[in-house]
Amino acid sequence: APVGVFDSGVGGLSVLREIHQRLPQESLLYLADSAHVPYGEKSADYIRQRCQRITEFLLKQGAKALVVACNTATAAAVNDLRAHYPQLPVVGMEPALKPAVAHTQTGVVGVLATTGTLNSARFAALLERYSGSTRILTQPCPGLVELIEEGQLDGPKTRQLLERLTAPLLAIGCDTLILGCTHYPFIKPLLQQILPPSVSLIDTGAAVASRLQQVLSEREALADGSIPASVRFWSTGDTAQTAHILPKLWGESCPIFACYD
Ligand code: DGN
Repeated sequence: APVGVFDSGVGGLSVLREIHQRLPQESLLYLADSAHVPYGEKSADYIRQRCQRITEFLLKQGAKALVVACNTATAAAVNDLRAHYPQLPVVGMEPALKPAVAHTQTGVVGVLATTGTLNSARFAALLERYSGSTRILTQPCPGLVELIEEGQLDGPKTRQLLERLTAPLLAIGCDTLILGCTHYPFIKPLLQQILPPSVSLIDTGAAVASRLQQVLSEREALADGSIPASVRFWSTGDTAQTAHILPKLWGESCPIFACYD
């Protein structure tokens, strides 16, 4: 059986990539909820409804586990999903505060994420847990997800936005920057050009892939490689638009099916 992975749009492909690398024998289903992107500024109730709808769809496709490849959706809905589907292993995202706090030399860490993630109770609890002697600065990034959805990974608009968002963090000595949204790993190369080499970028994709492996292994649900693995893509939005940017983000072009849920 496959693992179901979803995001509000194409950002979760950064997590799918890590899962595919770590667990190449697993079949994967990816759903981009592109008709409803971005989640970042939507209400938690709205996001919870979308997550349930998508989970139902992925279950119908035979998913044995679920990866919520979106920090915003995890913050709003992961508890709800776990309560609703107690049998289903659910792995969520979380901005990587712990490794960032361990890594900083200057004692100043920045978090780039959506407004929804930064305003959530889950994030408040993380902040409380890891602040200690580290200064953790949060920076919402309205507009950034939209640019990445358009495939503008290194254009002047994206560059200007990133320069504007990171300048205040650099000014106070931030040396460790957390990419707290699954869309942002795709602009890592651009960030590396903009930021001084002393700034480290931290994201959660690899840790989530490893957590998924652990969860599947505990349930003896890892694929044994006897069936060739496949990756299937769905979009609730404009499949032509998703098809257009998929090769850039996933590395190859693949068929994309329409999902009307
Ligand atoms: N990719 C989502 C996240 O990780 O928070 C956010 C995308 C969005 O809809 N704003």
